[in-house]
Amino acid sequence: MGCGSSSIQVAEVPNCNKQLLLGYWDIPLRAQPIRYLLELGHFPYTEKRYAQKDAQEWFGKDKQNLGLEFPNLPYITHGDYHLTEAANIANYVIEITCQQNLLGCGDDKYRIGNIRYVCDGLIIDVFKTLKMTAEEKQKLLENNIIPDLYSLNEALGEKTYFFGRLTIADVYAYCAFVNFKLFFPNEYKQFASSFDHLIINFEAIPEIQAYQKSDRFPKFQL
Ligand SMILES: N[C@@H](CCC(=O)N[C@@H](CS)C(=O)NCC(=O)O)C(=O)O
Repeated sequence: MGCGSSSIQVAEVPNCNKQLLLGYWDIPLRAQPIRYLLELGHFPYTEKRYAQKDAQEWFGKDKQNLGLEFPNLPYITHGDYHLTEAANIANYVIEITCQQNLLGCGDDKYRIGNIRYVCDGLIIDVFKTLKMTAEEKQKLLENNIIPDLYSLNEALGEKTYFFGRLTIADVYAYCAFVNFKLFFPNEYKQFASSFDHLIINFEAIPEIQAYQKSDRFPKFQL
């Protein structure tokens, strides 16, 4: 398989000189990979952060009033562009920031995609456990989360990044690993020797370091 050039050149991106607004909850969940992509790409953006404690601002107001075709969180507005679906938004951000290299090419592109989407699912599964009964939580951990983490552990091994250089797979894996580590510190220990490499290296990227020190960086309120 070859590596085709992007269908959108940055100069042709509609609304490329318009302000990009990202709307999402005030936590590092489904929109977090998008935030990292914007930061890595040095792309100016503003955010509308919805407080989980005041969900009415979204459900009672913006969800109906923003003119989104498929109203959901996250969304972005970029001039005339109104997009939802987190993966779709992430792909759009990759294009407008010219970071297509993160997607890989040839056969790697789809192997990178496998890890990206497995990790995307993990980000949500880990969060779902917070609202589950002990029994439901144990079931999701044993049947889904831990087996996926074992497979990721095997794929990553001693490497810093899954494919030897930063790709979109690592951005999603980072988000999944740090959330799992935060909410399941004991269960994380068995994966630490492998996953910590990726976490440390990702956090050492200058753009990520600066972002995580800034007040733009959202945290879970435990
Ligand atoms: N398929 C959508 C799912 C989005 C979704 O479930 N968003 C959750 C937060 S992660 C939400 O609270 N949506 C607000 C809503 O349902 O109105 C995507 O991938 O973006």
